[in-house]
Amino acid sequence: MKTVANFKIPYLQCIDPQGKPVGKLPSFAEDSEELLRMYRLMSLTRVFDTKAINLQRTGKLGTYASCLGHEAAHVGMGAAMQEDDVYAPMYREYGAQFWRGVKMEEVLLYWGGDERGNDYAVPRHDFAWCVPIATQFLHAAGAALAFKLRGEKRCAVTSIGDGGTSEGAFYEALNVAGVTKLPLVGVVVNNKWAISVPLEIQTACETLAQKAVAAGIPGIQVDGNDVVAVRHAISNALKRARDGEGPTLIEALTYRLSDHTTADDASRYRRQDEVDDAWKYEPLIRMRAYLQDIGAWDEKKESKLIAECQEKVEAAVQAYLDTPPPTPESMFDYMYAELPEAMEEQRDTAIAYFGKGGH
Ligand SMILES: Cc1ncc(C[n+]2csc(CCOP(=O)(O)OP(=O)(O)O)c2C)c(N)n1
Ligand SMILES: [Mg+2]
Repeated sequence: MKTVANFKIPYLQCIDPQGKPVGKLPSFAEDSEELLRMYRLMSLTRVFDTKAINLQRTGKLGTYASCLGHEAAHVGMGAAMQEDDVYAPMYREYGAQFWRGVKMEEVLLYWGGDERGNDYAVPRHDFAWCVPIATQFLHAAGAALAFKLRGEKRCAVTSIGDGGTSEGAFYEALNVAGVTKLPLVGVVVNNKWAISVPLEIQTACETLAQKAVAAGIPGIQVDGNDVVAVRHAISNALKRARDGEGPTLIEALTYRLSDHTTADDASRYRRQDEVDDAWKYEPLIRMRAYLQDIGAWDEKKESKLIAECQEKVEAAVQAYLDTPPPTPESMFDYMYAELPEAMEEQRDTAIAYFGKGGH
């Protein structure tokens, strides 16, 4: 038998877990201001995350999907994109969305059960959060197809979890993107768990990046706790896509340090020593170490940053808590272009019961 095809999956790391550079860093990383911008947002995202969990625990948020440990994967993704690119997220990539302009209070509104949070003011052209696993890949492929047909130099970026890559929608989107060379970048945020399902029983693949091979597109694995590597790999993939060379699949290796959501208790199915070990590789430690080594960071700057982050988060929480709830009749107003007759009666009944705009 002869070999008819051969495949390789490259792996990229730019800054190791101790904060030491691995070879020459990409050019954007030569600008310490740019690194600080990413580090500050990663820190803000973490402070936000802790606060959101506390809000849920004190009954002020419905449920919440934590992003603890994913900060580099998410911020790196947001930082690599151009403003007019389109992002189709799943449900925990706040770091990417904050970079793109989504407000913290919008995230809180959404998880507080208010769909107006899902209608972010900026960026208007990004997709809403997508809880049906993997469907966001199809939405992104659709957006990428539109860009291609219109001849626009824009790309669609979408993200998915390790569990999501077992879904049909993921393969369908990759397949069409590959065969029609769509300007699409798919990011698999492999945090090793899909609720209580560990990676080793999710797939027999050695890497999730190699799922690109079946679609005829490049697949790359990166250290997803290394914000420089994530941004670099996605920037390169976006350049390829913008130049008409088609899609790329990037697997970012990270770890879900939190429960799946606040409705979950991971201690029932996950060993604590695994979590303790993963903390050694979390993304903020290495960035801080690197920034300290190049003289761009110290303890004083760190405490000032944390105080600033807490202030910003508190302001967002206040804005969220001060937002009046949606009116009862609004549940009728956004479902149909024209309200069916039967619903009109129900809407009138709701208004009569609660009073217009009442609660
Ligand atoms: C189509 C579909 N099936 C099942 C679910 C229930 N569900 C919500 S999150 C989740 C696990 C997703 O795991 P992964 O893709 O690894 O993403 P992570 O939450 O780890 O970031 C499942 C099965 C869903 N939301 N949609
Ligand atoms: Mg997962």
